Amino acid sequence: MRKQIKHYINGEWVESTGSETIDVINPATEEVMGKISSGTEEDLDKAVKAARAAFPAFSRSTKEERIQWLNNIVEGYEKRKEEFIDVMTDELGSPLTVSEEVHYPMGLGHFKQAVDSLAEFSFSEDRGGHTLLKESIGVSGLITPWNFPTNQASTKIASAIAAGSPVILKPASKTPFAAMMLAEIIDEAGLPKGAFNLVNGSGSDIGNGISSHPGIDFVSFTGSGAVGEKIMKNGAETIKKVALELGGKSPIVVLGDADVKDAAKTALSNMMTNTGQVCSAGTRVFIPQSMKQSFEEMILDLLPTFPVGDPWKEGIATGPLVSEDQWDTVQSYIEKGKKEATLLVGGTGKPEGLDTGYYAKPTIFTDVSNDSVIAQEEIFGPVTTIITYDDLEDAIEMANDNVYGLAGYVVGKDPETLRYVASNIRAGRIKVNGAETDFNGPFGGYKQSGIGREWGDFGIEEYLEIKSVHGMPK
Ligand code: TAP
Repeated sequence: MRKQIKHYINGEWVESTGSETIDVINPATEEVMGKISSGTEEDLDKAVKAARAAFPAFSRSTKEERIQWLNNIVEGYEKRKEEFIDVMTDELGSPLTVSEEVHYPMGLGHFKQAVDSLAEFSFSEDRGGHTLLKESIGVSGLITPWNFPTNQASTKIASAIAAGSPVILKPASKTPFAAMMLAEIIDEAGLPKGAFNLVNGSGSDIGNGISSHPGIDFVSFTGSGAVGEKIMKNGAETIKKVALELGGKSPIVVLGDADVKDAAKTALSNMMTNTGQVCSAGTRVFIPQSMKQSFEEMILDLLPTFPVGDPWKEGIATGPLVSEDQWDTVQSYIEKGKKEATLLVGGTGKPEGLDTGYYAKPTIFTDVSNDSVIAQEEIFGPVTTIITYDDLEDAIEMANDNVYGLAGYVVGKDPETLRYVASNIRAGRIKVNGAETDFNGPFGGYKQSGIGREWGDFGIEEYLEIKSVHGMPK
């Protein structure tokens, strides 16, 4: 049992001013695996005070100092690889291989990228009639979700450090321990006191407190649209800048010349990775009508290559969902789907032999209409939808006919058609034929997928204000 009931404020681990705690549940066993403190308004106030006190010096720190701190974090992070893998497997239920090959490197990648981006970054520019200065935005509040415990916190923290913005991090209370490891690593990285603070607690207390706090200048939030809306409303009262990363229902457009196996692999990895709890997952698969039968056969053939089960067991690709609530949500979408479309495989209930743990059956719907609920709403589970098209323009129109616009995927051969589809999907990130992820590529959404961009140099920009100085002496 992990019991980590302190907050990290002003460079040290401190007791909470309250006595309430929050249980953290292991989703594979349904047992309490740890406890954290349920932070109070007073705890948050202390953290904001520390961050504001750190601001003058931290915002004026040099590029070299920030690069050194980021490099120290990289070093500390790498030393604790095994622990990160264990923590995420425990708190998120992420299979060992996914913790090692996806979660661990993603968190690390943002710190490494911040070093590279910062080395190239220009905080001042002579623009002829004026000099442009980019200065730290002030104190930032970071609110992160449970689905990528290291990635979500790391991209925000790395960019904020690169920009010289002191932060208060509130990690998701379902998966707080990887973020607390990050705090331990940052503690040893030599940052000035108060530049990094972590306050644990519920969204309704600490998250809500961050978005309405007059001492916080910028809120960077990743999570659900419903909470994003509350954060914008709260932020409006003190005219805070707000960046939101809110998820999606991303399309995979399979071209007529695509290899059917490549297309099925892309669809399955989007559906199954992290048990489908990925904001950028492609879960509307648009295939030519003529490919329907071969695609369905192929996806069913390949589904067993993603075995579901105990995340601690070798060879498991997909673990449980994060919580009972998430399991219930996924079940209710599958129930809806059964009324709206044809169930190709899966369904409600737990997979055979997995009665304990929040396991869901990998579920594929076909004959799906793009305007059905299962094709329009984010399910956040191992569920995908197959939608056929006759004409590529129709496919693009359907791909864009959704309130979200976070990501998109194209599978096929003809370069001109691939470019055409990639350019015409209205989303912030497109992957062509399963391309590798570039950590310098901006990440964020069009439409209701959010506001702003994270990752790399665009991520750093979020934590900066722009100043134009006219008549700056040369
Ligand atoms: P949210 O409720 O949005 O939680 C995300 C973060 O916001 C957590 O740290 C949460 O704290 C905090 N929060 C909750 N209420 C808040 C409030 N009123 N003010 C400020 N912060 C608040 O997401 P969830 O309940 O975990 O998941 C629900 C759905 O959101 C999922 O089914 C999925 O569709 C979507 N989701 C999307 C993403 C991404 S990456 N876009 C990630 C996770 C979930 P606590 O959880 O500690 O209370």
